[in-house]
Amino acid sequence: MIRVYGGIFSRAGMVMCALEALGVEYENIDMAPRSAQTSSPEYRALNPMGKVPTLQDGDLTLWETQAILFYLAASYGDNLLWADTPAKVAEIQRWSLFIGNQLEAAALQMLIQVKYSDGNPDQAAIDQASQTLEAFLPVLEQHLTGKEWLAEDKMTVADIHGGLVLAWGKLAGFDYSRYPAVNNWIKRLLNCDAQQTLMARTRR
Ligand SMILES: N[C@@H](CCC(=O)N[C@@H](CS)C(=O)NCC(=O)O)C(=O)O
Repeated sequence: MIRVYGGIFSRAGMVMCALEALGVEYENIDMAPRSAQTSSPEYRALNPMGKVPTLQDGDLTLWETQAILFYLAASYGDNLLWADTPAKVAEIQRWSLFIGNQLEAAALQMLIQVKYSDGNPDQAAIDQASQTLEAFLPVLEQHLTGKEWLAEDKMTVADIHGGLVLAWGKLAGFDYSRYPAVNNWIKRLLNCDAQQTLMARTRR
């Protein structure tokens, strides 16, 4: 049985969204980031950073969200969230890594400052994050114009990772109206069956 460590609203949610889309059964070990559980020696033996998510699949223990997503998509679902040639796989990885490297830290910083700063947001940090998003979102907007998904004309793990990363900006109130293709793509991902099934679990 596959095990996913971390809660639905952390990056572990990206992993669980992929598993839902793939129709693969898993067990979720819900643990909050920076908690006694993630600091325990037992957990650090699985993930030396003490962060979530961590995946266990048989003898394999894996951390780093994108590595986990790439592994799952390559291993399960007959390429449902993946592709069948090196060039097509590289296209999926390219967009996932672009969002991870250029946009993820800024989207997270905005969310942290707006939602988790106990009413004392660092305006300079918000401005810096906003500048970074504005610098790189046009690349994504151009790519997504006339397209529903990032690669392969279907939802892949790049959309699951990227859409959920940029949804942090939405939660923080970032105005995506100047990026309508990006905005619609984030909504498409949030409304996809796998994400809806996952969110329904929190309401049970
Ligand atoms: N690059 C890592 C980042 C992991 C990460 O920062 N996870 C957050 C939760 S979404 C966490 O555990 N934070 C606690 C900490 O930074 O100590 C990944 O994608 O897996």
